[in-house]
Amino acid sequence: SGDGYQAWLGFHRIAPGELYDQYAVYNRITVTEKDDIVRTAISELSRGIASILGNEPEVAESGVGVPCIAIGTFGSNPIVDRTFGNDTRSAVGPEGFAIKSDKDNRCIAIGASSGSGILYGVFHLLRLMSTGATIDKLDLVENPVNMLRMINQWDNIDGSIERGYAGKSIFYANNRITGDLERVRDYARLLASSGINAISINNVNVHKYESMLLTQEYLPDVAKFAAIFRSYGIKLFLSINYASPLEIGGLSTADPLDPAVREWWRGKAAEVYAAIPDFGGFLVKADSENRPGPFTYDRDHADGSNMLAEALKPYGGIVIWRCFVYNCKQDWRDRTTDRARAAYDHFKLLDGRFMDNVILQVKNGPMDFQVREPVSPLIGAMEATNQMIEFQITQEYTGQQRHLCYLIPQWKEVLDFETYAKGEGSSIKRIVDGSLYGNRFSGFAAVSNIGNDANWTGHLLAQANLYGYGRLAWNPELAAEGIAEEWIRQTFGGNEKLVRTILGMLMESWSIYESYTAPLGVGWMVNPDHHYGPNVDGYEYSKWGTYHFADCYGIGVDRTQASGTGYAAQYRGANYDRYESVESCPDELLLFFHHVPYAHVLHSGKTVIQHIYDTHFEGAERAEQLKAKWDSLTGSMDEGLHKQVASRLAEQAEHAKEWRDMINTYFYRKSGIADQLGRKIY
Ligand code: GCW
Repeated sequence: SGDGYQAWLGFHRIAPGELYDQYAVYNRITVTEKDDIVRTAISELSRGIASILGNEPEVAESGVGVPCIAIGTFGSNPIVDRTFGNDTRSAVGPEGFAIKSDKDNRCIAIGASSGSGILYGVFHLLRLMSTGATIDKLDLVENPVNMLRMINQWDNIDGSIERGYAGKSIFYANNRITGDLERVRDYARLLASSGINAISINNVNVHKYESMLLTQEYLPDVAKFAAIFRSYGIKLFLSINYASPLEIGGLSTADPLDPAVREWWRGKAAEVYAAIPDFGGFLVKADSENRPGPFTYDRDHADGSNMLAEALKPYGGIVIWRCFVYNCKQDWRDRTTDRARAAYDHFKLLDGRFMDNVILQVKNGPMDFQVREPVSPLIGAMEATNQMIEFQITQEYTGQQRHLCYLIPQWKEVLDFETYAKGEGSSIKRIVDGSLYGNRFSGFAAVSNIGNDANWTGHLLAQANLYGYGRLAWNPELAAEGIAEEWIRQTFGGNEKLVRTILGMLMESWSIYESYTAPLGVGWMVNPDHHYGPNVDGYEYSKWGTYHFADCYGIGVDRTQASGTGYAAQYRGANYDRYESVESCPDELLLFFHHVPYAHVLHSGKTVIQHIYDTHFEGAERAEQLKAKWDSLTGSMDEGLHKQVASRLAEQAEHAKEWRDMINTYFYRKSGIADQLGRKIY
C-alpha cells in the first residue's frame, strides 16, 4: 500500500508467466525443528511466498516429500542432509547458510548450523524471488563477513529521538516502554532481513530515566524487547550511564578502581542477565560531550571499560566503548587543539590495555559524520585492541531525510580505504571484520534512521540506507549499485525504467548534496544545534572546534605536520604524504587539511573560489533534476509512494537554492572575486 510501511518486505505479487511457474513449484515447506528462530523463519517464508504467488504454501512438519523447500539445521532434516555434503557443511559458519536447488526433484534445500543461519537463508531466498531471480539452479554458501552487525538507536524514553528525522520512537513514550510490540517486531523483521544481529535500544546520551532501564522498574519490559529481537536472531544491548553507581546505585563515586563500584557493576550484570540470559552487553559514551566518565576520577578509558567488561565477562557479555571523545570547549586561539586529532590522541596509547571483551567503536571519520571527511586514522592504529566502525544512517549532516542522500557509496569509500596499518592490503574493511589483526570481536555499528512515521524513515528513499547498511555489514564487498538495485526491486517492483531511474537518482545523490553544501571537505556550515540548513559561520565563533577559518584571503584548516595541527601525521606512509602536501592532497579534502587562498588552483584546474561557485550552481540545478526524474515515474508505482517522495524532492530543490545562495554570497563577499560566468550572486 501507499504508506511504505512494508518497506522492502512488500513482496509484490508476480504476474503469471514463466517466472511465476518456476516459483509456484515450491509451494510446500518441510521442516522438523520448532525452536524460536526456525519458527520465525517458517512464518517469514510462508508469508513472503504467499504474497509473491498469491497462495499460502503448505507447511509440513516432516522432512520428507517433494516438491518442497526443505529447511533445517544440519542433522535435522533428511532432505537438507542428503543435499549438503561435508564440504558444504564445514563451509557454513555459525550464522551462515547454504542453499541448493534440485530442479529434477523440484526441491530447494536451505541448510545452516543455527536457527539464525536458517532465517538468513530464508530471507536470502525471498530476496531472490522478490528481485525476479531464477531460483531453480541455486548452489551457494553465504557467511556474514562481520561478526557484529549492529544498530544503535538514539531513542529517549520520553519518546523523542536524538537526531531522529522520522517521527517519534517506536520503543518508548512518556517515560515508559511502549505497549505496541507489533511495531517493534516489524522493525526486527526489517533488520533481520537485511542481516543485522545486534541492537542497542536507547540513546548513548543516557539521561535520568534511561539510566533506570537497568533497574527492576524497567528490566521486565526490556526483556520483552529482547524476546522479540531474539526470535529474529538479534541480540539486545543497552547504552549505560557511566555514573550509574551514583545515579541509581546510591554510591558516592563511580570510580572504576573503587572496589565498591566494581562490586556494584558485578551485581548489576547478574541482575540484567537474570532477566535477559543472552543480553549482549553495554554501549558506553563516556567523557564525551559533557557525559560522565572515568576522567572525573583521574582514570583512563582502559580502566573505565575494563571494569564493565569484568562484570559482563562471566556471562559472555561485551562492552562497546565509543571513541567520540574530544574537547568540546575549545578556544579558537589555541591552534594546537584539533578536534580531528582527539580520538587517536586519547586512545592510541591505550592499545593493549583493554580486556578481550571490550570493543572500541570508532566513527568513520575524525569529526562527526560530515558529508565528506577523511577516514578516521584510529581505525587500524591499535593492533592489540578490538575495534568496530560506527556509521550514521540517520542523516544528521546529510539532509535530515528531507534531502536525498544515498550513503552506501560514502561508506564503501571508507571501507575500501587502504590504511597501510600492516602494509598493503590493510583496508578498513579488513580491520573492522577482525581479519587483519585476528580480533576476537569486531564489526559494524550504525545509528538508525527510523521512527514511528508510517514509512519508518520519513523520506521513503532513505529506507535504502537502512537496508544497504545491513547488506554492507553482511558483506562489504557488495557494490553500492547492486544494493540499491535490490532495494528498488523489492520496494517498487521490477519495471525497468523505474529501476534505472531510481538507481541513477540514488547513485548521484551524495555528490549532489555535497556539491551545494560545505565545499572541499571543510564540513559544518550548518545551523547550530539542530544542524539543518546553511549557516556558514554557524559554528565558526563557538567552542565546538569545527572551524573553517575563512577570511578575506582564504579558507581551510591547516592540519599538516609542517605548519598546522599535525593531524596529517596520524596517517601512515603514503596516506600521510598525500594529505600533508597541498599538491597531492585530493581536491575533495583540500580544505580539511590545508588553508589556501581563494585563487589556489585545484587538480581539476579550477580555482577554489570558482569551484565553490560552480558546484553550488550545479548542485542546485541537479537537485531540481532529481525532482524532474521522479516526476517522470508518475503512474509507474503506487500513487501514495510517488507523492511522498515528490514532496520531499520539491523541498530539497528549494532548499538547495538557499544553500547555493548563502554559500556563494558569503564567499563572494569575503573574497571579492567575481564568478567567471557572471551568474547571479547576491
Ligand atoms: O553528532 C553528534 C550529535 C549528537 C550525538 C553525538 C554522539 C548522541 O550531534 O547528537 O549524541 O554526536 O555521537 O555522541
